[in-house]
Amino acid sequence: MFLARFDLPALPPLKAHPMTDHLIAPHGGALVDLVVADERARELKEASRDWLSWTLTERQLCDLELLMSGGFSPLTGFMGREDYEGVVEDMRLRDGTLWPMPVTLDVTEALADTLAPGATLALRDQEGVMLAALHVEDIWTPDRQHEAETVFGSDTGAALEEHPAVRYLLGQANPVYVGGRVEGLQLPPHYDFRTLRLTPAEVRTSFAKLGWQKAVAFQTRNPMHRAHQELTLRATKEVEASLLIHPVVGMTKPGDIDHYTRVRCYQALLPTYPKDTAMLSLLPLAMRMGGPREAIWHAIIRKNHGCTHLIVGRDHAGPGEDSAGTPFYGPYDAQELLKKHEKELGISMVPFKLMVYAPEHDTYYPSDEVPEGIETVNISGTEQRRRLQRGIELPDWFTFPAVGEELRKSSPPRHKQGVTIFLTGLSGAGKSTIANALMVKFLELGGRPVTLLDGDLVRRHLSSELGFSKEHRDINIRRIGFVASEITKNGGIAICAPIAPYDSVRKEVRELVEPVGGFILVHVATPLDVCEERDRKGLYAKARAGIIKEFTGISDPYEEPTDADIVIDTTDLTPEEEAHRIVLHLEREGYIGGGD
Ligand code: PPS
Repeated sequence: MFLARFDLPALPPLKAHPMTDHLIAPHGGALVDLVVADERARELKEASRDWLSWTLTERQLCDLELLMSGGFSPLTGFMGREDYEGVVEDMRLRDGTLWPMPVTLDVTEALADTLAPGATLALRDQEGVMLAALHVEDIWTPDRQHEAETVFGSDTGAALEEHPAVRYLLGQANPVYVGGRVEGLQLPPHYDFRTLRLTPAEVRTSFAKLGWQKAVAFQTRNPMHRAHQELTLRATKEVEASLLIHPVVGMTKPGDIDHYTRVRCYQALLPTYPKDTAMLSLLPLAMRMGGPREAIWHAIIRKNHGCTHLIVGRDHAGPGEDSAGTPFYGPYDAQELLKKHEKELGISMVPFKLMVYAPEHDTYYPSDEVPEGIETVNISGTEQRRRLQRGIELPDWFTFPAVGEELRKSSPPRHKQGVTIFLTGLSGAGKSTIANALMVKFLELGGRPVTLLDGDLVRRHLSSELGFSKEHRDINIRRIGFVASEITKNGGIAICAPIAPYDSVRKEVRELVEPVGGFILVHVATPLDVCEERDRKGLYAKARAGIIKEFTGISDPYEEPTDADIVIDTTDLTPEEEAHRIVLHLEREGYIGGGD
């Protein structure tokens, strides 16, 4: 068992940012400041030689940053068990303070087994830099299923297991939680948009300098268009406050537009507001997409940043719908829950309905204020993505030209995007032949670089140490997926041709690639008897004789894809015809053609 070194000087008393402003008080009364003075940082660093370390995940890094800066005031570290249980059950910390969302440090069992209360854990970023020390108070194995149901569940009947936070919690999160006070050495470093990354104390200082007493915060994880500008202007007028555009740049919903593009869009939008009435600052929050509970969390975080009001729209911080089209939360659930706690929180909600455009009046209206008999139009998020992918203009009534321009720059139409063509099928099904024919066709067409990641080729160069167990096959496919996603991200064409017999890892690859470009799954469905009959490499004979073990189709499984974009049976087609079918599909989907 590992215990803390006892020559570490005792924990210093908690610090708070001095309150020089006359703005709204932070949640719990004081703006927590977990970043220690230089001398203490040196002490901690020296002592850390004997501590165990934990490399923070992306989400934990975001949480740590807001803990350290006071964005999560009054929290002083990752939650201990009592706080956690109070938050899950009743949205309350053990001292009764309202807090809706668990902020916990999940670690592996292997690490937890070597820790005990009283130990100190070095929290490090991906590069190994120690950002903070965690003074371990509690170590426990939570009931994550219960957490998922209680924190993220609702009564809409949506499939909870499809909720992004639940998928994270039950799929990726580590099984043991470690809670305790944090002493921060340095905030996680960022190299992008540094002047826009203001801590709660810095936002408060800016408000004080600008003479803003009242500020309304606008939370967003999407680009802002005319409807949002109209909505924020209305909100500021309604409550006679200035505006803090406070977009989340930590983690949002998988598949969202990247924050670099979004921040450029916000910067392009900012000059459309009257001078000195709007400010932009970036929030390094890892959203959970927790709808109503998350709305309360957002309100607390904005209160800590000195905001007196928060705009809450339709389906605030909700993840949308499950695969059957059932919404995870009701459209105004978040508004209702926040309303209940508004008084206690002290920050006021500015509720808004969906904004819609009335062409006849050339005006935006909240959906419940549209004059009788007036037609309205709207462009959904899906339609927006479709237009950008196809290179179709976003109309001027919908967005400001400068914003549209930024979006177009980072979302080139499909024929200029990268794409992965992932062929899967039995050994001898004809994957390599089709892949080679396809590569030559792409080279003939020109325009994008082409890379072939054939099964045998990859096994020689990338995965030479791997065998054919399920574990090794999955590693192999993940490697192929990683390389393909990098190629796709940079605008190239990746043609992959492994057996890839397992469905779940194929899906993983799709999830990795789709956010950065196209992904086409081709099932080369030549039947086993045809493959065996051909037996080009003589492997089936060996497999039947038991000389090769774990041979796909003979002594190892092949899970047929149910999500293939194209299915090809090579029994009756020539490689030329097969490759052409794929090309036709790519043309239809817009990945080929479309002029320059
Ligand atoms: S996997 O499952 O996707 O990781 O397989 P892959 O990397 O595509 O490698 C398959 C090629 O390796 C040869 N080979 C075997 N295949 C399946 N099972 C076993 N046990 C095995 N041992 C060797 C085989 O030639 C495969 O090549 P292809 O091109 O598919 O015929």
